[in-house]
Order: sequence, then C-alpha cells, then structure tokens
Amino acid sequence: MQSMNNYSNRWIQALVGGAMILSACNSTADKSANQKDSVAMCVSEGIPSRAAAVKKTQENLLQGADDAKMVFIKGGFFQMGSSEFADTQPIHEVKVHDFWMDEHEVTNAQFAKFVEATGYITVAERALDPADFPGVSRDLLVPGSAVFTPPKEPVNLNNHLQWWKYVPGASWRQPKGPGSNINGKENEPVVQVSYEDAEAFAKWAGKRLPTEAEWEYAARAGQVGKKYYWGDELKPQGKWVANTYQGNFPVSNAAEDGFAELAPVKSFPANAYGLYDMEGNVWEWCADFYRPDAYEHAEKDNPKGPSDSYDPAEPGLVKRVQRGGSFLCNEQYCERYKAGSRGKGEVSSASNNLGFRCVQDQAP
Ligand SMILES: [Ca+2]
Ligand SMILES: [Ca+2]
Repeated sequence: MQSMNNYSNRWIQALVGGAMILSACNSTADKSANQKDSVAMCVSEGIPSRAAAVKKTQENLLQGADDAKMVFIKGGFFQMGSSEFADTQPIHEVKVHDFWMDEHEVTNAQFAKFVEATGYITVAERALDPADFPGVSRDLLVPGSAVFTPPKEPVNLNNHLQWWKYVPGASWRQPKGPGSNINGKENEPVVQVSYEDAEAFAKWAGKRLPTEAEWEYAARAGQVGKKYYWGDELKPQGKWVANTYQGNFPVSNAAEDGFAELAPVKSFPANAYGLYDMEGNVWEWCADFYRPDAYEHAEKDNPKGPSDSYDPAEPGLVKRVQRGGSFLCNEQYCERYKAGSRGKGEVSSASNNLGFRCVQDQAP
C-alpha cells in the first residue's frame, strides 16, 4: 500500500516550476502521450405506515449524519468502459451489487455540518511540512490550493499550469482564495477537498466513497453504448443538460448552460436513477486507485480496483480515480465527462472544480 501522506505533488511544486497534473482533464494534445501508457429514517411527521415505509425504502431516503437524500441503486451487470480512451479499455462486463448513492454532490452546507461536528481541518488548510517538499523554499510553503485562473489570451492547451494557479489561502471556505467565500452558496458542491477530506466526511456520515464501477453503473442508469451519460446528443432538444464549458477554453467562457463556474446541485435534470450532476459541475472522487491498465486485470464481481496506483505521466505519486468531469470540460479540451471516461488525481491535491458524493451498502 502506498503512503496516503504524499504531498510531493501538491500545487506548491508548480510554484517552483515542477510539472504536475492535478486533475484528469487531458487535452487533445495529450492524447498521444496517454495512449502510450496507456432508512428508513422517519422523516415524516410521526411514524409512517408500513406501506409508506416500504415505498420509501424503494425510492429515496435521508440517510447518514449528513442527512443527504440517497437513491437505492439495484445492482446488476453492465458493460464498463469506453472505446474512446486508452485507459478505459477493454470494455468488459461487470457485476455491481446493490447500494445506495447520494442523489447529488456533497454540498457546502453538508460539509460545514461535518466540520462543525468534528473540528476537521482539510488538507488545503493545514501547514505544509518542509520534509514533504524537498528543495522548496520555506517561505513558499503556505497552505492553499489550486484555483482555475483563466489567462487573458488564448493559449496552447498542452500545459494546464497556464490556467491553474496555486493560491495561498484557497480552501473549501474560500474556494478561490482570500476575498472569496461560500456565503449564499450552501447548495453548491463543496470543492477544494482532497481524497483524504472526502474519505473523512464519508466516514463521519456513516458512508463510503463509491467504487468507480458503482459510479459508472449509476451514471449510465441502464443506458447502453451512449456517447454521453444522458444520450448521444450533446444538446438534447437544443438544451444543455449538464454544467460543462462552452466557448473557447480557457479564455472565454460563454456559459450557455447558465453557469460560468459552479452550479447549485440539482440545477440540471436527474438521470433515470434520480441522480443529479453525474456529469459535469464537479469531478467526484472515487475509492479506486488509478492505473491506466486497471481494466486489463479487472475483477468482474463488484470490482474495487487495483491494489496500488500507477500513472506513467507521474510515476511514484499516489492517485485515485475521479469521475464525471466538471464545469471546465468541453470537447475542445477535456472530454472526460463522456460516458465511461475516467479521471485521476493525486490524493492530497484539491481544486475548485473537484468534489465528491457518497454511497452506502445498506439501508440502516
Ligand atoms: Ca457551465
Ligand atoms: Ca459531478
């Protein structure tokens, strides 16, 4: 098992010119390189009738310390993967067991409740240990995180450091750094959370992070072979159905879908399973270690992913899978909101387009 305390790839590295990859938005230009490697909680007034309680179990329920509404996902078989990306092949049959899933991404209000109850301090808010950053000047070792900072002029899309900046003081409380805040944004997804932060929240809520097989099964919601999770058309009936990026990335965000950055959860239609924002809005952490060759060796029955991580682009770093893309994804730059696509992120890194949702094995 690789160390979870690997801070070597945080954005601080970028400050000193080190190359790094934070999230999984791979540009078209990067493709060739990639191909080389690869309830019943009684929420009603009083006790519900037996029939009502059973019905509720079939639909969705409030569960866990975070009071998130969860949807029951009946297990089954599905074709996991995509022929569009090197790390999503081979497409293979997978069986997923029954589970429950948050109907939406974890919100600022939910995360605030967790922090209030536990006093938890996120990775982005913690002091940086010089031992984790050999060769980096101590005055640069200040808590912070990555913030999308669009350049003024069009740029070559092969270097993401042109639009990602390490911003001292950026955290879930002030996602874009000092001066920003989450006031009035209670229903927006929490961002600037690392894998460790997401896992701590899940544990507190009595839940866990989804496996990527569970995530993809839930996102496909019974559809087979579709280009996007919602279907084959980018804009069904002329409407944007997820919070992605329109315009000339990264310099001019047309926000045709109504949102230049984060959208409150449930701003777009749910999928057939009643899940919102499975594609777009924020990337979502999954439990699996990332490896580009994971599907070549995948188990078929409720797979939990490989036993270690390996990313040829940054060997030695511990990465976990992220799914669904974000408000920064479009066909021009990051296509990884398409059905079956995979993302990846170093476990101590966070950004203002990265969040999560939780799952649970059984109704309590
Ligand atoms: Ca948008
Ligand atoms: Ca999402």
